[in-house]
Amino acid sequence: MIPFLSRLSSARATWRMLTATIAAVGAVAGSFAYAGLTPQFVGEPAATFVVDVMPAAIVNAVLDTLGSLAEPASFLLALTLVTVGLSIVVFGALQLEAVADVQYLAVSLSGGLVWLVTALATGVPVAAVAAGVPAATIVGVVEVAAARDPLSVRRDRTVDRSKRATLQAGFGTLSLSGLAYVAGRRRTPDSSVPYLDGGNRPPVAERALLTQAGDDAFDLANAPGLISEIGDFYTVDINTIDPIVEQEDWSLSITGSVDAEFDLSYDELRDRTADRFYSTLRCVGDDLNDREMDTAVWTGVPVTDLLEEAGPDESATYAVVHAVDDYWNTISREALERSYVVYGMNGRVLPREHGHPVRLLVPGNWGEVNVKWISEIELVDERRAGYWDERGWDGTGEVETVAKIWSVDHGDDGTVTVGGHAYAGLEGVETVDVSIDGGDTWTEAEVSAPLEGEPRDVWRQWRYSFEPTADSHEVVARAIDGTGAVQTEEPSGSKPDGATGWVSRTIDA
Ligand SMILES: Nc1nc2c(c(=O)[nH]1)N[C@H]1C(S)=C(S)[C@@H](COP(=O)(O)O)O[C@H]1N2
Ligand SMILES: [Mo]
Repeated sequence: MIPFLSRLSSARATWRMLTATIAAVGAVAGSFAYAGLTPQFVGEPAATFVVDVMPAAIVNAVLDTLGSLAEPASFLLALTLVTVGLSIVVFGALQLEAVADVQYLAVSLSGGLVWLVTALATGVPVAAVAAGVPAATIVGVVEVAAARDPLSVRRDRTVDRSKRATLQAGFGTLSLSGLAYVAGRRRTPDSSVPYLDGGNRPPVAERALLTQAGDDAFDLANAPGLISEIGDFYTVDINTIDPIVEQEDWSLSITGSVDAEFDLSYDELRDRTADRFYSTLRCVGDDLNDREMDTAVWTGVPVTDLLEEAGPDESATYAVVHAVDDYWNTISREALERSYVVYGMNGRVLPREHGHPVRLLVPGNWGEVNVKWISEIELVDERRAGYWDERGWDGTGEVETVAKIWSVDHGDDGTVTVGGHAYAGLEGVETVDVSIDGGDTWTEAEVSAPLEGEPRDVWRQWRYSFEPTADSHEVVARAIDGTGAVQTEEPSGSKPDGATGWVSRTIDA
C-alpha cells in the first residue's frame, strides 16, 4: 500500500478525530472563559447562524413546542455546531500532518486555523487567541505524550500510543472546561443595571411614578404589582446572545424621506428634554392567559422632537425601524409620532436584554414594533414587511383588549380571591367583569386606581372575592375599555394578529 495512505487509515483517523474533538471543546471552553456570553464568544456567531438559517416555519414550531426552553436548546445546537466545525478544522490539520509526515506540524496548524476561523466568525482577532491557544496546546500535549510513549517507537503502534495520550487529554480538557465555565460566567456582563443618574436610587421624576404605582397596586398572589421588576419583565427577541452596545458607540440615524437626514449620539439624546411615563408591553405571540405582558416606567424623548429636526416628507406614511441585531419592523407614521426613543426603565439605565442603550417604545401597539438596540429610523412612502411579517405574523398594529386571570388565592375562611391584570392599549381599561358561573351572570370586579399620565397605555389590576357555593367554579373575566367596548368573546390563537377571547379558569373551592 502507498505509505501515506496507510497513515490515513481509518483506525488512526478515528483517534485523530477524537483528538480533534477534544481540541475543539478546549477551543470553545477557552473562548468562553475569555469572553463570557458576549459577541466575542465563538458560540455567538454560531447561535446567530442557527437562527438565520433555520426556516421560519421551523423556528415557529420550535418556539411553540419548547417555549422558554427554545433558547437554551438553540444555544446547545449552536455550541454543538461550533464544536463540530472546529473539530473538522483540527482534524484537517492532523490529517495534513500525517500526509506530510512532519512531526508537530498539526500543533501550530490547528492553533492557527482555529484562531483564523474564530477571528473571521466573531470579527475579533484578539479574543480569538483564547480559542486558538487551547486547541494548539491540546494537540501539542497529545503529540508530545504520544511521542514519549515507548510503544511509539514502532510506527505501527501509532493507534495504541495515541489512545492513551488522547484519553488523558480528554479528561484534562473536561475538567478544565469546568473552570472555563466558571470563569466565563464571571466575564459575562453583570445584569444588575445602574440607576439613570448614577445615584443609588431612581431619579426624582421616575421615583415619583414608581412610588405612585407601588401605592396603588393590589397585592395579588403569584402576580406582579403594577410595575414589573427588571429581571421579571418578559423578554422576547431573535437573539440567543443579546448584542452589547456601549453608550459611546451608539447612534441613531434618521433617514429616508426627510429634508435632512441626521445622526444622534447617546449624549445628544440625553441632552434633550425627556418624558417619563407608564407603558405596558405585550407580545403578539402571548397566549390568552400567558405572561408575555408587563409594565415599566420608561424614560425617553418623543420621536416627534427628532422628526421636527429631520423634516419628514408629506409622502412618508411609514417608518422602517432598524436594529443592531438585524431585526427591523415597520410602523405607520401615526404610530411613529406617538413613540419615544427610550433609554431608561424603572429609573435605571435601559438593561441589555431590553435594548441597551436605546429602544423604541410605541404606546398602544404590540411588542414587536418596540425595536430594541435601535440604530435607524427610516421614513418610507410605502409599507414594507418587517421581520415577523415575513414569518407569517401580522402584529404591528394596536393591541387586543385582555383581562388575565393570573392569581387564585384560597383564604383561611374559605373565600376565594381571583385577580389579575387587564390591558386595553391606548383606550385604557375602564372596568373588569367577572363571572363565577361560566359567563351566565357577571359582577364588576374591584380595579386598581388608573395610573395617570400620557400616554394612557397602561394596564390595571382587578380582583374579586367570593364564597364558593359548589365544588368548583368556572371563573371568566372580561375587560371593558375606555370607550365602553367589551373585550371580544370570539376566541382565536395568537398567530397571526394576537389572541382573542375571554380567559376562563376552573377553580376548585
Ligand atoms: N432589535 C430587536 N427588537 C425587538 C425584538 C427583537 O428580536 N430584536 N423583539 C420584539 C418583540 S417580538 C417583542 S414582544 C419586544 C419585547 O420587548 P422586551 O424583551 O423588552 O420585553 O421586543 C421587540 N423588539
Ligand atoms: Mo413579540
